[in-house]
Amino acid sequence: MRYFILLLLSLHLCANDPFHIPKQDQKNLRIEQELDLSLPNILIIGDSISIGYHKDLVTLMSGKANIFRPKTNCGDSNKGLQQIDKWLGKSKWDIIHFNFGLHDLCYRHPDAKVYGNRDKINGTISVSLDQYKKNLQLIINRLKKTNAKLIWGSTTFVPEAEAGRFQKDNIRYNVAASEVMLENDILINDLFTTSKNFPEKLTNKGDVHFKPKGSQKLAIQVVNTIKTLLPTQSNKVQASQKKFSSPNVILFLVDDLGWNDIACYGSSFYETPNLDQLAKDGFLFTDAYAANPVCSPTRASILLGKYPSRVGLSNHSGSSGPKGPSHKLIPAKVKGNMPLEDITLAEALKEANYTTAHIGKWHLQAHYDTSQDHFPDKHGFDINIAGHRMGQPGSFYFPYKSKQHPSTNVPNMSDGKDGDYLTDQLTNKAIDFIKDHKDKPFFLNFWYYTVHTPIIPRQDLKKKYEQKAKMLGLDLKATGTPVLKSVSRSTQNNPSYAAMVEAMDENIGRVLSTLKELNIEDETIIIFCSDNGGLSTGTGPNAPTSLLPLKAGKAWVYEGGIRIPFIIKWPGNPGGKSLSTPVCTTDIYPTILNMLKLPLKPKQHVDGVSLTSIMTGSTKELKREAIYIHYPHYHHINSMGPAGAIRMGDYKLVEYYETGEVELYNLHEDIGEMTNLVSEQPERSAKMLKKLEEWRKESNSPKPELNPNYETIKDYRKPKFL
Ligand SMILES: [Ca+2]
Repeated sequence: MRYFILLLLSLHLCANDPFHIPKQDQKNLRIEQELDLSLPNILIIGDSISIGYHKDLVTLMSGKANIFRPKTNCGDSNKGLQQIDKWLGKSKWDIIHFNFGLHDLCYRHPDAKVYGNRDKINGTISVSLDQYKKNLQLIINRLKKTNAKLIWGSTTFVPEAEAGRFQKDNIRYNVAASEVMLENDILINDLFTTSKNFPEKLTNKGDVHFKPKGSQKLAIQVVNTIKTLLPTQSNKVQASQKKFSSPNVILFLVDDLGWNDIACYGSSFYETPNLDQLAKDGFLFTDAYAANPVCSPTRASILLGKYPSRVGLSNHSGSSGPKGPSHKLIPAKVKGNMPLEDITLAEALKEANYTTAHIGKWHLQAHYDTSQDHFPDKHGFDINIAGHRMGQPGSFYFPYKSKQHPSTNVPNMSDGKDGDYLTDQLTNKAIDFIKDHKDKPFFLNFWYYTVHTPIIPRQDLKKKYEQKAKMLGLDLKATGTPVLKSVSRSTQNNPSYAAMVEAMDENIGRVLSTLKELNIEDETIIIFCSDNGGLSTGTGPNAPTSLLPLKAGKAWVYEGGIRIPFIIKWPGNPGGKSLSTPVCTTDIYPTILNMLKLPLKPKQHVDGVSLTSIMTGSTKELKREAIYIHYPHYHHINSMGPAGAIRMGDYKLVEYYETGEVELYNLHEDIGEMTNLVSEQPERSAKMLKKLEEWRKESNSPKPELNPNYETIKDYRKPKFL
């Protein structure tokens, strides 16, 4: 753990360079992998022996360390001494593995630099043994200044009289080097003995690169030696660090929870002490976005690490939504199922030997598809409890059915009794899963059905909020604020909804307490978010929650529809920070891989950006220009129609697809999207609109089209909203 904290401290010191490898230094280095900020940086200095095993080393250390080596062959120790400053640069190295000798001990023709035969051409040894020892000491002195952990690799076994080298010199030089290393307390990696014992077929005669199988064996040995230096503490701490290298992950998703529906995001009516504590222990993202203003698409963005419209999932349930002569546009065609060929987050974690469980609402299979072909178990989950094609329960009370909606029954939850409340019972299942899997790394994808409709509170909590409203002098009557031709609820004063929010918080607290009881709290990463904005708009003020000062709510591309609460607790990292960098649900996938030190899958999570660098503080901003929202559909709780949005820095542009009309807001100054800046800032507006259009094309997002049968007089907004 201390090592990890040291690593983070050093990250802070190199705030301008996320990988602690300045660009100037990178010019001199060979880098053959995607660098990962959260991993240690390891420099391999060496001659052709290390060139031979370098590639295998990169593969073997993937997800465990970033591997670098100088671009050139490091040659003999004379050259090493000349070049060492250049290779080390100003970079921060965690471990340096180095070797010299192969070129020192070979004989050269006295008049030429080519290898010579010692006896026939009177060749002389490249670097005398005395000089070799002196050079090594000077190189070590320089290496020690880096504070990196050092490993010396001895020279591999050389075939007699090949390439101007002789076995006796080979041994003499290795023995001398070992003495120097022992004096300096440097770990020795004995490549000589290993290579000497290689069968003949693993070596090319006359060549010490030992390609390719010999090189692979050497690479494995180097990796094993490096691994011994990764943890540095006592055995006890080493054991816990080992466990920590594969922490568990719990991803809580709450359905339709609004941005300020929890106390640490500003609610003064709903009580959420457990989430408030989670935010204190972790990172609270103020400007987090659902990738879509409705349910299923955002869920897909979490599991795929990409914008859902890339795979045709721009609306929920596999439905294009309302259409017909009362709608000016024909909404975009949608797909209802998540493609099986994508590698979901669960599949990525299964590859890393995680046990994966999905508990709760799934909603990633089209409503019209009555098969089980796209259930959680088809997308990488070992266990599925309660997940199916439908997006809400018939009731929150056992048996979770309703006469009106018989198809919304919750599956695999038949072992209850009267009075059981769904949020409590799903949590019981989650706690059982955690207890059963506490000794091995697990991924629990816990997607609550609450606080989506039907608004059915737990009765004990409903009474509490009725009394609380009374005490506060809050009128329980809903009042509204107009937004276009819809109405947003003005006040958070609904006891039933408040009770659902608190029941959710209480149950998340039960899960967190279980982790504490099992002593795995420090080995479990927690992510908490919602799948879209809160349900705050409708034809009247009766939506269950209010998100003011945010504009509108679920199903809108205004902030109320897409801005969500988002908290990450990353054990080992001092939390309690509030981060205002705009982030998106697409980012969860690479962030989890990064936190777990697993290799990234950049071809899969194409729109995700790992958030680890802003959490550790090594960078303030992410390498991302914009976040895009695309909702080419109508929705009965939305009177703006199909629309899109783009967020860049403090600014957000909204585009109405029916009219092409755009609006520009500075969210830093105007979180409620009240002052349209389009006419004040036409250049910025044009630039952002162009980017949004380009992104729609690049992502092949489905488009709405003009409806030739549209009749203004029948416009869907008129009869209902005027
Ligand atoms: Ca939802």
